[in-house]
Amino acid sequence: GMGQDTAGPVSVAAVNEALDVGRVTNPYVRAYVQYWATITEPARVEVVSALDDARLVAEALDAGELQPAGHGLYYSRSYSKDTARSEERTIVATDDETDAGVYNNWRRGDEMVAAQIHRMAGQSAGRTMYVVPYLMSPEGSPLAQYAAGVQLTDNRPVVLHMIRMARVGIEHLDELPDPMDFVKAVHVTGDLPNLGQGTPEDQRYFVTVADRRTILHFGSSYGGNALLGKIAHGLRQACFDGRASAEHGVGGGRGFLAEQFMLLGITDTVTGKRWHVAGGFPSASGKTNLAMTLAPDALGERYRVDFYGDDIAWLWVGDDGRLYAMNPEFGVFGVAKDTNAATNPTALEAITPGSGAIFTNVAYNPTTQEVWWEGRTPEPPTDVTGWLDWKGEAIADREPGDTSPWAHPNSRFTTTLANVPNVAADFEAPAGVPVDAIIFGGRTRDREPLVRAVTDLAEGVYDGLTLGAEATFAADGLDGQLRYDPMSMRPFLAYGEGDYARHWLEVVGAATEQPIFAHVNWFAKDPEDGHFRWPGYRENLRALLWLLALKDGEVTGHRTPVGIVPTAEELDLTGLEVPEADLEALLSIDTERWRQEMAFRADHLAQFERLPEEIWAAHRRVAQALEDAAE
Ligand code: GTP
Ligand code: SPV
Ligand code: MN
Repeated sequence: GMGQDTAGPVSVAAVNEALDVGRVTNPYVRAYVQYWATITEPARVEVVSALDDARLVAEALDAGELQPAGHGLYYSRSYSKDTARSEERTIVATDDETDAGVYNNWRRGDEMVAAQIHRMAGQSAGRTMYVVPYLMSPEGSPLAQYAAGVQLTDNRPVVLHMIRMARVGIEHLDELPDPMDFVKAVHVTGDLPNLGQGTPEDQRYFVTVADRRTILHFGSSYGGNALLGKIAHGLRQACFDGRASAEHGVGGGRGFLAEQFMLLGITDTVTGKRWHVAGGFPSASGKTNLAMTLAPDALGERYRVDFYGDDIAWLWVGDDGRLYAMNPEFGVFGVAKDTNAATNPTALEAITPGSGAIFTNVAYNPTTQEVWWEGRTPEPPTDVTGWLDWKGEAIADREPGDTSPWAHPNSRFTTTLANVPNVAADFEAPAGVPVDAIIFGGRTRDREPLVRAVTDLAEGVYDGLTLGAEATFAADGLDGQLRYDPMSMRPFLAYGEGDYARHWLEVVGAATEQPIFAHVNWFAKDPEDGHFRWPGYRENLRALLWLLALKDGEVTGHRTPVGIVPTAEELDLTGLEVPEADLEALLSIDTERWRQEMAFRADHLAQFERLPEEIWAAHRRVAQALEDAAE
């Protein structure tokens, strides 16, 4: 499989011919493809566009890289040690040592480029190098200058994912302001069974050489490790560019922010009011679910939620002085686990027959062409005949008592935005949408109430920087550990946290109308029996409606040392039963628990160089308010 054969390395003339056929005229793109072809030595080169999807799907089915999962639906399985992002193998490199932060694994550019050339040399032998020109923004966006890239990959399923996740085709690069303004994104899969994943001899490295706008990823074909437009460009490179772009007058001279944020619109069909909410939750913590949420039945007549994005937003101050946001992606790479008709009917509709969706690492039945994952239905299929788990092993052959999951906990579905039934009518509008609220959240079993609003910019940024949550399966080997994840950007930061905080204060501070901030938590648990205190999912809209009412001065909430919390009367609970004890816990603050937390926060923040004094002042204000409350 995998298109390997014995053909020797492609010639310069053959690469030129492929570039001609692919109508690549930009001399810098041509030189870049030639250069990397001489290093990785593929047998052939092919330029792709979204129009090639059907042919590439057919080839992938023929080659066994994809399997049919019903009409216009596909199944793929990744190598069993290649199922999530690998954070410790991920590096941001530059020439400037002051870019080193606590979390970005900074290294010198020269060192990492040399190391990656060494690793990638000859590694595409016998394979096709696909040239994938892409745009990480709607066409015509004010940030389009930072959105163009050309991914080289020797992996056809990666191309098929890229076509769903980004706008792919050379036409998207036709109007580069400067022909050199594209991100060079090189992906080489490597010999996956022989890379020593997770051992001291691990050969994988995922490097963004941010000040050269060059991404060099070696040793994976999965998700954020391999779809370079998405995470490496859309988050890490854009994080770096967002700060650097200030010098070029972007965002009124403040630059832009690139964040792991969902983005949604809420319309009150009675008053006609419309708001937009952006928010960061760590990986596998509910961004996709929230952006796809339907209003709960009791409120569904009145409120509509529009989907803009579920994983990345770029934010900037527009010419009118307002804060805007847009989703640079073209698709959704969503967590499969627990996606079902009750939790996320929208997602199910986005992956129905004919959608072109690709399922990765879920359970698969080649006979019936069905897929299944934990939480898809309350129980797995009772007739296990034909069913294979995510590793391809027959369920029927399992030892009695084997309770390991059928699907990998980080298994995913890939589908385009246009397939999402609640996608906003203007989701491709280049102007983006004005941002009314910025929320942070994560999995926190105690301490965090359902929602607490923060009306001060520095306190909002402080809240984002001190986002602490339980780690998930989206990164290798971390599930359940408590860790700080600033703004949900810990795995994606491109430079130091102190400078990043400063950049946030400058960008958002320049907006004429300040967004309201809030911290939300859908994951509070009763310590006695472990049940979730809040039903979550569609009901989460109730917390957002309260927040927007607070911003608009319609409710006042209850002031606590850590923000404004709804009163039980203000939270619209029409048609919902929440036990009294749960509701009380959800809407109150445990002062003692918070006082403990403040000491951890002080240590966390103290790691960051050049943390703005405004952030420390915010920390001290919250700490003092907690001390006053304890007296
Ligand atoms: P990435 O794509 O990894 O960045 O994740 P994400 O933040 O988009 O996560 P997603 O929305 O896909 O949610 C991941 C998991 O959280 C799924 O298993 C969901 O079922 C679960 N989840 C989402 N929202 C809620 C909620 O409100 N309550 C509870 N209990 N679980 C939720
Ligand atoms: C995440 O891990 O936060 C994701 C999936 O959104 S991946 O593309 O693998 O990064
Ligand atoms: Mn994510």
